[in-house]
Amino acid sequence: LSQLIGAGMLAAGVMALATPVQAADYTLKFGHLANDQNIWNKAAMHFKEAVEKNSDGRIEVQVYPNEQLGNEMDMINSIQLGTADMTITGESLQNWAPKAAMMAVPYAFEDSKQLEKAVDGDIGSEIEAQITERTGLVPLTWFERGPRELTSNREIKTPDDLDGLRLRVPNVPLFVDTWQALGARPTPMAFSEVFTSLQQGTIDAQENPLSLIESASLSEVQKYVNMTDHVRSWIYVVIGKRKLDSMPDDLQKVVRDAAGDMQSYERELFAQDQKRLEQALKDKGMTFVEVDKKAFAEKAMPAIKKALNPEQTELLERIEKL
Ligand code: 2Q2
Repeated sequence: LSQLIGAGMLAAGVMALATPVQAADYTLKFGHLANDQNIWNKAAMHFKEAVEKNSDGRIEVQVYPNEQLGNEMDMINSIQLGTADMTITGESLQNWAPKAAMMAVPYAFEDSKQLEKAVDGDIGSEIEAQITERTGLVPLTWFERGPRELTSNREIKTPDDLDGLRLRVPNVPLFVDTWQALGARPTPMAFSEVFTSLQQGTIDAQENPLSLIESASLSEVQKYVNMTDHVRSWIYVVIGKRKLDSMPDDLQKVVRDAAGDMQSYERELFAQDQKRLEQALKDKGMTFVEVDKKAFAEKAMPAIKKALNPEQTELLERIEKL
């Protein structure tokens, strides 16, 4: 019997080899900074499945988590050069498109509803148009993020506690200005370098939504989650305009529809995650610290307003009225 099974398996193997492998007409290289357990990666894998199925294999999607294809800034450059095609990016785009800063102005959004009104309304359209015009990237869809919190190895309750704290921020000039005004020593750095830098002590702290704090295992190198809630933001999944335009209309539609599906899928995962994350981080030994949020907002606000240029200020005033 075992010989028969062996022969059958061998035959199946030969047949599999003999079946010609149809190479895809288009390959989308999709790199991002989160790890494979993070909901962004689960959403990206969901997108991959939908695109490959609905294009009958004419499009292949290769997903690279963990900055394997390059850090966030590199990814933007690579997509512009055509050596990569898709990524997940947000306020870092302000380095090209100033309006993208509005995605993450500290203390700008009070809740998810106000944020959704901004992204799905005229404000979002204007931001997306400027991103495409200045960077050649097309936002396909967006994900809401949890509020950004400050992690550290000493408790931070008031801005005075920040004195001299060496804090990693992403490559976002507005975040540098904000944390400098608050009294910390912010330094921009790629996400993939954060864990090692905290471990080696070249930085003391970092700030991110709980989701990335968990998936990057920052609980191993940080003791406190100081609940600053200082930024509510969204993030875009983008694709290179030239790549998208190079595809026939039916395949562009496959990509856009799959992006819509990915958004609904990610939204469910996000809601589940938000319920789970605080306890999960406590279970990993992190202590959550109540923060005098008002003191933070009041101290940061003048610097934030000063950092905004006239077109950004105009958008912020419209956000405040939503
Ligand atoms: O801290 C980070 O690196 C991430 O949360 C994001 O990359 C950050 O929000 C921005 O760089 C998004 O453009």
